[in-house]
Amino acid sequence: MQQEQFSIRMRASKGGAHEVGGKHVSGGEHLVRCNELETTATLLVQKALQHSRGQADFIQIVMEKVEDEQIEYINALPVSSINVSSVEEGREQAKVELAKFGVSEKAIECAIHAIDSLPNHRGAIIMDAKTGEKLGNRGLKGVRVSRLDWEGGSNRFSLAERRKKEAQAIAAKVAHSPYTLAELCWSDDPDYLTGYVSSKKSGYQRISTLKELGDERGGRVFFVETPIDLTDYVSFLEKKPILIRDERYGK
Ligand code: WAQ
Ligand code: MG
Repeated sequence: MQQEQFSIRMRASKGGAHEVGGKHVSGGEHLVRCNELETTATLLVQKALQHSRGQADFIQIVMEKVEDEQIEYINALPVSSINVSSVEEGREQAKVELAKFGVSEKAIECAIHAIDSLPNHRGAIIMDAKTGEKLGNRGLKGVRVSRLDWEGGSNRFSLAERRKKEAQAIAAKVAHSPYTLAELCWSDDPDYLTGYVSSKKSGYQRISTLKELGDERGGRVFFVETPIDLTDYVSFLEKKPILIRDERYGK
């Protein structure tokens, strides 16, 4: 018999928990078989304690069983890369790509400004792709995409591969919702400058430089077309268990 599947998610902060004003350090979400829970929890604790944003003093890990029949299997997005030689060029490329999916120039400006103006996001911002208005009013908490992983778990990926794989899994789940037009992301880790734009149409497009070295500002913006059933969208992002098919797995 197959082992039961569990959602396991971690959030870590410094200077107390997030809700009492602590600085967001790191988070992580996985969907693994029961026999992988312990290894996954260990890796998440390591992620929280050995982080370039600082050492966490608050770490929360939640594990919850997920019913097999609730899990939806989806394909990964095709990956491509754009190499740029400066932040300006990288952001210009991001604008060009996002405009192709119907995100207005104003919304793109609002998204970049929103990521740049706060150093402490722990979830994503949902934004109207036409007006640039932030939807949902969740402040720094944002919306955390959870209950997702690669089919077969992600413990088999090397540490070097892990960040990219996690980002590709999030992008695939986000793009799978019919509400999502496109996503823009770059890391809040001061030593990681590569980000991406993604959409169901164009796939996952890495952009080599979207911020300066040492900058702790980063985040995710999901552009949507209004009108939208926000409750339904947020519930999909947070709750719907999704496994990403990996053609290499099982071979
Ligand atoms: N759901 C929603 N927002 C999230 C999630 C999530 N599960 N995880 C992170 N975020 C938001 C949050 O605001 C973080 O501050 C921000 O995104 C950045 O998170 O080379 O490492 O984990 O192909 O620092 C992308 C490029 C790397 C990878 C992204 O993001 C590549 C990255 P980080
Ligand atoms: Mg980070």
